[in-house]
Amino acid sequence: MRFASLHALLLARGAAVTTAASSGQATDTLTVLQDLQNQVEVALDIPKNFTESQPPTITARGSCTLGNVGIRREWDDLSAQERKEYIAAVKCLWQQPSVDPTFSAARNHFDDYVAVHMNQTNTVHGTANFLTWHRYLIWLWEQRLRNTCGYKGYLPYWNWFRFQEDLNKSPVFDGSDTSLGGDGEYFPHNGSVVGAGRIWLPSGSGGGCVKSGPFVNFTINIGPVQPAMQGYTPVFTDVKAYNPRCQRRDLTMAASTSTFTASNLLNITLGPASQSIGHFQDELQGPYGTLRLHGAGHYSMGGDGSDVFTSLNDPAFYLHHAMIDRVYWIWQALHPAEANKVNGTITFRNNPPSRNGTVEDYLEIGNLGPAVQIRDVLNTMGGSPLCYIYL
Ligand SMILES: *[C@@H]1O[C@H](CO)[C@@H](O)[C@H](O)[C@H]1NC(C)=O
Ligand SMILES: *[C@@H]1O[C@H](CO)[C@@H](O)[C@H](O)[C@H]1NC(C)=O
Ligand SMILES: *[C@@H]1O[C@H](CO)[C@@H](O)[C@H](O)[C@H]1NC(C)=O
Ligand SMILES: *[C@@H]1O[C@H](CO)[C@@H](O)[C@H](O)[C@H]1NC(C)=O
Ligand SMILES: *[C@@H]1O[C@H](CO)[C@@H](O)[C@H](O)[C@H]1NC(C)=O
Ligand SMILES: *[C@@H]1O[C@H](CO)[C@@H](O)[C@H](O)[C@H]1NC(C)=O
Ligand SMILES: *[C@@H]1O[C@H](CO)[C@@H](O)[C@H](O)[C@H]1NC(C)=O
Ligand SMILES: [Cu+2]
Repeated sequence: MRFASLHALLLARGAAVTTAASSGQATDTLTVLQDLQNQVEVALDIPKNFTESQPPTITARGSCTLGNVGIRREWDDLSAQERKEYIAAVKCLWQQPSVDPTFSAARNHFDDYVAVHMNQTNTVHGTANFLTWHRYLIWLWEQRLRNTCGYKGYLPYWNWFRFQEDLNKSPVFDGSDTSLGGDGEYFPHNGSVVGAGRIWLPSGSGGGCVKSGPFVNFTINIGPVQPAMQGYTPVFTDVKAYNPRCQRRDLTMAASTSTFTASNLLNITLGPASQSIGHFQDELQGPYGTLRLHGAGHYSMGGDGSDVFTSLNDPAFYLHHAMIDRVYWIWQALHPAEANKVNGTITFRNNPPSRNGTVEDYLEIGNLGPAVQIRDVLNTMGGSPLCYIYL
């Protein structure tokens, strides 16, 4: 009952927002997102006054409760000190040894994530396991930051809808020492080609080495394999091909403003594309030849972040995929009858043709962690292993 009436209410509200003029789009989209968050908190019985420092009386949900749940917060809402703690923990990964000698281009633990993702690209995108595999990968990253690098917080997310009109002003990308670095040096190039070659995005003002922020002079070692940014030559296709270089970025507002719309957000959360896991995941990733929310995050970063194989070379990858995971979490909470299903096969857009995926399938993640079954990561409060929410 509750879900049905909320649904109708929000569809009505969403329709109004969708027909609003495009000026003020960002503000309207933030309102839509906040509405969605409010509905999720009702659906999950998260009290309105819930904060990390004063958890409410424990609501039993097995071993994961509101008393011990991890809270993933928006980067912009973290204090400067909290952002610096996250950044310090990420830097620490460069000091940790690689855990997989077979991926010989990986020289440290930061690289390991890039290598495992690159190795499995064709079996974790456009597949039944896309959402859960990436959910598990970023959870392992978060755990590593906490358990090895002394980080006390949880993985923050990049709210795509804030500062989308000028990413240089986003606390994620403003180039300050509390950001994940700013734009790249100017590198003349002819934009990026995305959407299976059908969409051209004009260049931003960067494209070269990231020139400001905490990761200047940090070396990345793997790829590029298939960057969408033109003029960035992809030569390495092997996880053993060592290619030390700077990380590149081209903040691309043509990607963010065209795609981070209320219409796209509403379609997958409450609209036609929210009706099943198949519709949801396909529209989130973008039907063949289109640009949607998942791709827009990558192409907004440009440079290394625009490479489907090795986009993890941009440290903002993890904040982008936390936002993807948050939208998945929102959709799951609002569609409980569909929330535990998977859809699709085990190869990229079923090419080559393969069997359907199932919730019994294992998420293989190399040496980053144990393989777990999809059904074990469908619930972010399942407790084994996941225990987190988004606020
Ligand atoms: C939160 O609100 C509930 C009532 O809704 C109240 O019982 C509880 O004490 C409040 N908790 C805090 C930390 O304010
Ligand atoms: C830029 O790239 C687009 C897409 O590949 C192409 O259509 C266009 O002709 C290119 N422009 C120049 C000046 O090379
Ligand atoms: C980066 O390295 C260059 C060349 O070694 C050096 O001139 C520059 O000061 C370094 N920048 C930072 C922020 O460490
Ligand atoms: C919403 O998603 C459906 C697929 O489920 C798609 O056919 C439709 O074009 C989308 N609507 C908009 C406005 O993008
Ligand atoms: C996946 O979802 C699509 C609709 O998006 C549906 O046509 C198809 O039958 C589903 N496949 C499986 C295996 O559930
Ligand atoms: C996958 O699921 C679809 C939709 O339910 C079905 O039509 C198709 O036969 C299945 N494929 C295989 C290989 O079982
Ligand atoms: C690399 O990918 C192959 C093919 O998917 C897989 O068999 C292998 O286990 C992967 N290696 C690691 C270390 O993840
Ligand atoms: Cu990926």
